Amino acid sequence: MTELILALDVTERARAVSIARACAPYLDAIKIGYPLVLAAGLGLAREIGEFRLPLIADFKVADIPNTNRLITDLVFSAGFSAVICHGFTGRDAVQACVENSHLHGGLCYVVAEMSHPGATEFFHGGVAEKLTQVAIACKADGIIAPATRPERAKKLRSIIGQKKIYAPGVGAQGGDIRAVAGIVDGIIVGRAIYEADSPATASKDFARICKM
Ligand code: OMP
Repeated sequence: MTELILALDVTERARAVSIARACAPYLDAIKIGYPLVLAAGLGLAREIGEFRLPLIADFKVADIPNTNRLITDLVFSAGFSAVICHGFTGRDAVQACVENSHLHGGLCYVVAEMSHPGATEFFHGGVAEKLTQVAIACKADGIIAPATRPERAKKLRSIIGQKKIYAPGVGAQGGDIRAVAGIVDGIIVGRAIYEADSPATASKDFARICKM
């Protein structure tokens, strides 16, 4: 079974709540990032939290350890259950994110390799493998790996073992859910759900494939 995570990247509070409500029965988690939080405020996490799904804060935290601790304090105080951080900041900065997340009873995932075409400019030559090792060394709960490059997700699976891999890039970015669902623990889908005529039907369809 593969989890289905909705990337709720809309920028209107009412629309976000209505999409979350409609899709919630088919989802395993909701991911909220800068677009929605900058538009609607951090308080939205409590409102979306009413749908009783894990809430992932996608702030791709990438700062010095002290700032990372301040950010993750705010994330978990707002009601999120997990946070995504970058790994290129180095072991001490990632460790600050992971330790503080765990202190709050939350989870922390590290971006190992991104899904967009430009990502290959820097994520090559063993970089993602190293970032995955950083995630392991820091006791992170898992990594983010590209659904757009299933062979890379597979390679990173061989390093990360049983820890979680969540994969964005299905749908709008061209990734094929059937090619990646068997490799990763969860797929992250945004536009292919929230821009669909019926987000509920779209998430139901994705969920059906995830459960196959
Ligand atoms: P769609 O392309 O609309 O399905 O959205 C994908 C979501 O996953 C967005 O919220 C992105 O910010 C996020 N994402 C990526 O697309 N690629 C990555 O490499 C990492 C992320 C992420 O960390 O979630």
